[in-house]
Amino acid sequence: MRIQSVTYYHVRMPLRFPFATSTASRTERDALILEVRDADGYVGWGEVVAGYAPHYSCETAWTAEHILGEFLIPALFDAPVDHPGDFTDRVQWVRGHRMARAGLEMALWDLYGKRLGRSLRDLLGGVRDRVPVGVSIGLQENPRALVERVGYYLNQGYRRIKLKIKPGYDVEFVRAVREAYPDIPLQVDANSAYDLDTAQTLRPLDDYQLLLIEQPLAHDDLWDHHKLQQVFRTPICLDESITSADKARKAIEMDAARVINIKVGRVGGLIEAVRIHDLAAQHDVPVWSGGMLETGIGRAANLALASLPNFRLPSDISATDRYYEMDITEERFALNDDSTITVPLGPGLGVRVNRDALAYYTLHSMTFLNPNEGHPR
Ligand code: NPQ
Ligand code: MG
Repeated sequence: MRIQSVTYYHVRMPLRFPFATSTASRTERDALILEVRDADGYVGWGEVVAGYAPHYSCETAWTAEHILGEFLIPALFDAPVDHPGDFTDRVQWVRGHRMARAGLEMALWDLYGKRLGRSLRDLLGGVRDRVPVGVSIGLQENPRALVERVGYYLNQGYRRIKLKIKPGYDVEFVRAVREAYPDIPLQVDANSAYDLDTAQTLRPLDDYQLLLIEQPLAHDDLWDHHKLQQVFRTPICLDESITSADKARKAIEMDAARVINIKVGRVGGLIEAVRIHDLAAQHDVPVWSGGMLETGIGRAANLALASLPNFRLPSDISATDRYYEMDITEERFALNDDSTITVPLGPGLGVRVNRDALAYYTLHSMTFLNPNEGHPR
């Protein structure tokens, strides 16, 4: 693949509902959309899931603009790439900035798949046509409001519910949902709102048949999660702490994560995500796909990934209308009757970008031309 140009579009998309976690509440979603063009006229699209503020991760859309413009895109222009992995190898030296790397790698996968006429699902070794999914519900004012919100999504057909928790908004809220819905698959996510001491207040959760407790402790911690797991029957699932296959290995070896949430952006791309999937499978640790309120581009990548066999729990990949009135892809993802979403099987990511919608949501954009390629004037 001879790359002619790369464009990033910094988009800001209005959310249908405010989304609150233990660290922030947002009414809009910032992200970078990447467009990669090759010398044969093929176009690949990718998404950088870093957002407005460094709440979930230290990256933001603006740090990604800097790292892409100064380092990642120039590295891509240095020499042709035969496979997305060539790019990943070439930028191994870049410390961190995994979401920026993942976005460009995703665009290369889309381009690569389109050139070969093969779907990302098939290229990654996916085995499913539909992926079981659930919904992630942001923090609500009080237990009654939360129970009502849960009912709203159950009514839409979501079978697995994830509740955000933080100190003061935990046991009582989960109990109310469990009493209203005794049998639904239920799990919680703290986004690092506790420490080893305050997490002891969560002990009653062990009696609510939760599928897992996600990232209760610090975003970069492994060892305290190990300690906490020793006093909980409910599996601890790590999200923020698992930034690579190496971290996943350590977490599994020290019994800090009995389940792993995989996010393409957080781990630096689809190749690393598949590595984590394979490693977890070897250790009989189930994985599922997290979500970052992706547009149709990132959503398509998550679906392809979640079609791999060791994705054994429902993923945080909701229908488009869970988050957005209008998306930047022509395709809108809908929930099937069995609480699944169908994996796109067209070439590459299998989605078409609506350029009008993309322009409408773009705050600013930047195009980089490969100095080693001829450009028609
Ligand atoms: C998580 N996602 O699993 C993340 C957190 C997250 C679906 O729960 C804007 C506002 C963007 C809040 C991206 C879900 C966000 C956000 C991700 C929260 O931890
Ligand atoms: Mg999480």
